[in-house]
Amino acid sequence: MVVSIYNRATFIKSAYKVSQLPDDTGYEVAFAGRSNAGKSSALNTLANIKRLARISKTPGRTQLINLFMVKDAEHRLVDLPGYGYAKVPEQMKLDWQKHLAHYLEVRRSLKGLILLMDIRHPLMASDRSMLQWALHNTLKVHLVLTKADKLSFSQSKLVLMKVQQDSLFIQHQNLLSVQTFSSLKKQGVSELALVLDRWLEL
Ligand SMILES: Nc1nc2c(ncn2[C@@H]2O[C@H](COP(=O)(O)OP(=O)(O)OP(=O)(O)O)[C@@H](O)[C@H]2O)c(=O)[nH]1
Ligand SMILES: [Mg+2]
Repeated sequence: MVVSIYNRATFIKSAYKVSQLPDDTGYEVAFAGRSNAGKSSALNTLANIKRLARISKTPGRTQLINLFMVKDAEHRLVDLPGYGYAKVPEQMKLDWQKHLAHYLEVRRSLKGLILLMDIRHPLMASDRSMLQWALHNTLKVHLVLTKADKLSFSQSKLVLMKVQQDSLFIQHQNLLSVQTFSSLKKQGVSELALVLDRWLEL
């Protein structure tokens, strides 16, 4: 078990849109990614709590912006709803994209994005658009290849290298980093915590 400040993370509130968020002061890091990528699981693993963030049995479960505080209310982690889930009604998807884009655009306390992707399906079209958008706004992005337990060690390494060799990654090395992660095996937790420490200035 990794003992860290994240073990004491607590839930602040859920918000549907930007106007419902806490004051835009301090430091915030958001967990984004396709639906079912393992965002909530990663947060739970980091916090070492089973049900800090809700884990979906069905994709598309997290439909609110869930905020957690680390150390104090000025240091927050954010669990964002997943994008790219086909079964969500079209109108809801559009509403969501609007709120999500709005959040990413106006949130000044947002210091970086943790972009989670299933290691078996990295850098899909929707991830790339998210990434392009973040880079366009010079937002730092740490890519987390989740569910690494689904692949062998050497297969995981290969995917990691492929991502590092992607032209997008090469062109924006100053803003991008990547790691493998497994909530199941609790692998990559301290590596992720180090990135968060830096961005949240903890
Ligand atoms: N094998 C394995 N399964 C995982 C891992 N992380 C998450 N899962 C499973 O993947 C599914 C989705 O996990 P969530 O953490 O709910 O994913 P999410 O990105 O929060 O999904 P949404 O809230 O729908 O956007 C769940 O069934 C998890 O148990 C992992 O590291 N290894
Ligand atoms: Mg979730």
